[in-house]
Amino acid sequence: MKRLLTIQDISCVGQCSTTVALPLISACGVECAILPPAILSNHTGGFKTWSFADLTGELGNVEKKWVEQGIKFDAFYTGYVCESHIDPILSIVRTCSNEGALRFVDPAMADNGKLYTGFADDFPSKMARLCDGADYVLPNLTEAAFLTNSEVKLSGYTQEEIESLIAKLHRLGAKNVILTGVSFDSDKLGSAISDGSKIEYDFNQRLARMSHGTGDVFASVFAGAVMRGKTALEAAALAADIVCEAINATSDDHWYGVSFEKVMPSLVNAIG
Ligand code: PXL
Repeated sequence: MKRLLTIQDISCVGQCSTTVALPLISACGVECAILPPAILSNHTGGFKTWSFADLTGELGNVEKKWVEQGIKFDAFYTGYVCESHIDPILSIVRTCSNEGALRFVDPAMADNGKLYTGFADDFPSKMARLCDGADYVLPNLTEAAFLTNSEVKLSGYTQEEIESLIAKLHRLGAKNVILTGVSFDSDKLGSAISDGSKIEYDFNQRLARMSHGTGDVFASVFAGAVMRGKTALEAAALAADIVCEAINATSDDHWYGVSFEKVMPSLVNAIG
């Protein structure tokens, strides 16, 4: 069994980041180790208030113990992180990689044209350092625009604009780009998957509602599926199907995340 380390916050309540990644990656049949660089009472996307305990100072201690014991990983998947976490993360990747270890980067920092609360305007340039050399980078359109200093548009991207954003993301050093939130047709929503030489598209029927935490569900299933041997296109298509199924399984009054728990059997079946 492959072992993946996910490095992203624990939002104790809110169905995002580590509390989504751990169950979904485990359901894919991949051992999932975690390293939370911060612990929040709940996420920052719609709750009125939150506590935030920063664990930057602990990251080096954890790394030291892993190095002492020869603990290494087949993959790293980073999500929501802060500026102070970036150097310690890059150090852990350097010292704790098995040969050929893969790096998945979900630059979780923005959506709907805006940076998440708490991130400074220059944070995207820090996140870009994590994207450099990553095997798979999975931004939404807003994150892609911030990462590449491009115009931030809420909708109306042409195929040419999408492909130009992707080219700029490769120039940051991303080997494969999975750009989410792509739409050329009002009733379809999907992703563009690029390996640097060809761009493929995957679309689903657009759903009436959007939900918090869907980017984390997408990235977690994508990483788990790639680790189980799926191609990037197959993994993106499966991740999108699971996100749609999870949104449909979520009751209208459940506003802070998606009920991905209800679709775990589908994921297990699809991964085989
Ligand atoms: O889902 C991304 C995410 C992760 N972690 C925290 C967040 C968010 C988005 O708002 O606030 C703490």
